[in-house]
Amino acid sequence: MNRRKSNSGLFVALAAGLIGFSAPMAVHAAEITLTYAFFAPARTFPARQMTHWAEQLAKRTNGKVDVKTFPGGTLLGAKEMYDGVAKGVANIGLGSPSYDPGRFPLTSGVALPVGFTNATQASRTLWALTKEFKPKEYDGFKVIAMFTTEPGFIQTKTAVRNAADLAGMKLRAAGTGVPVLKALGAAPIGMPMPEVPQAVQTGVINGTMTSREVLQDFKLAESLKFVTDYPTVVVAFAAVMDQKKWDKLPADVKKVIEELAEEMPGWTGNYHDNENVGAAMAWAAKEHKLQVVSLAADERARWDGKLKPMEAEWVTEMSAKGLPAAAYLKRMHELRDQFAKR
Ligand code: 3IO
Repeated sequence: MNRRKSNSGLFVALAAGLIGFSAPMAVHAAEITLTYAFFAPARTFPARQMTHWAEQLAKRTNGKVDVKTFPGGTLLGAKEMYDGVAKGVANIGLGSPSYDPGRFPLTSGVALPVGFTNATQASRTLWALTKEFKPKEYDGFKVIAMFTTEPGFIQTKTAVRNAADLAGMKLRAAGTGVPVLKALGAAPIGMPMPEVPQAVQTGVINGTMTSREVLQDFKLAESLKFVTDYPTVVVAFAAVMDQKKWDKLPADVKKVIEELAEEMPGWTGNYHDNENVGAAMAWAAKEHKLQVVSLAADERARWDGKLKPMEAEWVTEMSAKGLPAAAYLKRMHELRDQFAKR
């Protein structure tokens, strides 16, 4: 009895193995197809995050879910991303809450000058804060991935060595970076990243403040030859799915997506911090003679002083809107210190 049973078990295992071997996943039509939109080109790090997520979801559901990615703003642009997902233009959209601090007020806190030193630390902090505080600004959405850039640097056509060099300079940032540039004495303009190369070309701006891989990934080193070595503030990203679409997904698929949500801050931060930015800086130095400009210690201290009031101002402004801003900031400081230990 026992022997026959184990033999038939072996046969079933072998047959399953053969079928598995001779019928690759691709011949099975996926049961679920999801569209995923992003506003910037496929080579950029947020798009790499999207591709990695799509591949992992297909793999971990054994081909049950197929994700069709639309980078480069082909399905939704930066400013229409979240409304587009709510309307069902795309099932998933990766946008930047930092582009619209009025709509994402609590999330704008991670773009305060709190001294994050890299994207991995800031990304983990943002994700932990979002789970703990469940900001109302994401109501109607299921957040499936969050991460940030590294703290942004001022990247310019002419060298910025001090406040006088920066005074009145037309510089672009994400919405949350605008008050930082204002505090430092520049003339800031908020603008989505994909518009930056043309704005530099036409002289609308003399540079930008953001993570440094854009020098290569948007070819900005062709005209922006200087980076001031002063880390400022991060830019936040959130990929969301419409809540009603989420609710209809089967439990096993939801489980994999929630597992991936835990991994994406670390995965993306690691790629950005340890591959993307370093390679771009080396390329820009070699191909376009990029120069890194240091700030003198006393100048650095004066810049720090100009940014110092921003945290307290943010708490006052957000508390007036009824948001738990003081608690959010306090927890942000704790998580920042916790995730600083690598
Ligand atoms: C960004 C956005 C899209 C693609 C690559 C990027 N690298 C840094 C950003 C952040 C950003 O949008 C900004 O405004 O600084």
